Amino acid sequence: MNILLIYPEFVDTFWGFKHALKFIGKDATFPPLGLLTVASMLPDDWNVRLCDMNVERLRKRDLAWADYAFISAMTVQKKSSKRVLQRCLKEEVKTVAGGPLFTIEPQSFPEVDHFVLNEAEVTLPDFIRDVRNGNPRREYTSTDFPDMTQTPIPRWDLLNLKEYASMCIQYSRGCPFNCDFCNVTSLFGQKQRYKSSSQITSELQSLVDAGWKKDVFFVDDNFIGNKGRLKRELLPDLIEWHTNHPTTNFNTEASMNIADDPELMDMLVRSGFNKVFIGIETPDEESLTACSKIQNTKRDLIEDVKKIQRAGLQVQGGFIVGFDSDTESIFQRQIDFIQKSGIVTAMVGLLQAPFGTRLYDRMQEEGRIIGDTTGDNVDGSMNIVPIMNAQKLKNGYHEILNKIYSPRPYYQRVKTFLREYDPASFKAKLSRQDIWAFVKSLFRLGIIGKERFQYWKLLVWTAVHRKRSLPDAVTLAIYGFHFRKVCIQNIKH
Ligand code: B12
Ligand code: SF4
Repeated sequence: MNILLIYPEFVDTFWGFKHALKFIGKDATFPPLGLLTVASMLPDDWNVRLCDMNVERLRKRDLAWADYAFISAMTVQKKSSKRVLQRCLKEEVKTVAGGPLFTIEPQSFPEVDHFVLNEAEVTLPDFIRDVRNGNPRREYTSTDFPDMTQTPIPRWDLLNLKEYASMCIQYSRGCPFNCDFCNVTSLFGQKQRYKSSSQITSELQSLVDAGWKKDVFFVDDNFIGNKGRLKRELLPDLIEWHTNHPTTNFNTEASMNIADDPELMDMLVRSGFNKVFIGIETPDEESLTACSKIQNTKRDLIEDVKKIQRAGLQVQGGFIVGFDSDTESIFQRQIDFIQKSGIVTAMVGLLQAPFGTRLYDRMQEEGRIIGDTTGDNVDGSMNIVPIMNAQKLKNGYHEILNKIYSPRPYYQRVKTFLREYDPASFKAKLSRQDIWAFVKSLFRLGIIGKERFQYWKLLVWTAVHRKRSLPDAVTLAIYGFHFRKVCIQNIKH
């Protein structure tokens, strides 16, 4: 049996980092971890190939080779998934679809031959059995959340590692919180499940064996969902692992209560973590309560961010405008918050109600759903009728993006961040890739870029005041170039 795993193309988005990847000569930020994991669950006598369309073209001869095309996607890949499915139909290749997009809205894909939904650990074995017996069903689903100790090591051998900026690894699934706009709890549950510490160190070792020595993203929904377990089990092993592999740094996603635990932050930094994404959403208490983001209420959020930065972790933040209780003052409050906190990578989106969330159900009851989400948080689209006048909301939203990503405020924010941040993982020895990115930035940002004055000012300031952060300053200058392209130039007005 020949299986072609296909990962459809992403549009040009905030997290795609397409315009920053050019500086390091890479095609994609992350590999498709879901498909690589599924590949490890397929029978040994099945032949498997991967086509990640973010790094290569899907060729006719690949489709001709395949008995089944296995497609994985999230909502933001909906249009490209549709195109892939059309090609498979044309080439008469049977399709098997799984992953978040298809699990949430299978009804949107009548052209799919087989749905293997939810987590493959529970649904794939039945599909494989039925294929072997020659009678696979159209749909396989489950309400069970599998034990992750059974999840195999992803098949890194299917990748050309050189095409990617970072690798991914997953320790847990699920999140103890339940924010009403988020798909995580409906997909993966509120009770977290974990791999064992030895599974994680074996996975990391398998990456090293495959030739990977650079950054690794822990793609957990909330890495610190169970702090006690993390401190007791995984982090002591990761600290030891990082001592032996100092070139690998980690980043992850966590909730704001990370700031309450200096011991945890210290252990994370000693394990090699240097960045953490946190859904901050809004400085407005009423909106936080209304969307059930209770973990962010009754706190000094700016001070929390600073505590995390001082501990040695760069904070990346998600922000939302368009909550029911937002008034026109929210735009300036968000700008002030982002600037003061020194969150350089600030993803600001208009509130969207993804299918399958509590927010979607509420909006539908209130008759306020006006379409599907695009899955891209920063394209300025909305699928709900907001309480605030829609045009005012869009104007205010664009104002935020303009204010936080224009060169002057952006570079100011980088400085605000670097003042607090003390990098534990100082790169004494830069890689050839780092040097090349720096040289390219000198030309693209320092000579022909609109931001050239700000760029040089930042480099000089960092060289004088924060020498150890020079690599971070250059990286953030490059990120800024990408964010400006995506958030200001590409946006539909
Ligand atoms: C890593 C990640 C990303 C990476 C993607 C990297 C990449 N190349 O894939 C980045 C950072 C780019 C990203 C971005 C976004 N993401 Co994201 N992301 C994740 C995250 C945290 C982990 C995904 C992962 O690798 N999981 C590990 C693998 C092993 O799990 P998996 O992919 O689900 O695969 C399992 C099953 O689904 C199934 N399966 C998967 N595919 C297939 C295929 C077949 C054929 C079969 C049989 C089975 C199968 O089997 C696997 C094993 O059980 C998930 C949350 C999560 N827990 O999954 C969110 C998640 C996928 N992201 C989500 C969202 C909303 C986004 C953003 C819109 C966020 C934002 N606010 O901007 C953006 C959109 C894209 C963009 N703007 O660029 C949503 C998707 C919801 C949806 N309906 O699509 C999720 C579920 C989180 C959430 N909040 O609900 N994301
Ligand atoms: S804390 Fe994050 S992952 Fe958890 S429910 Fe809220 S938005 Fe989703």
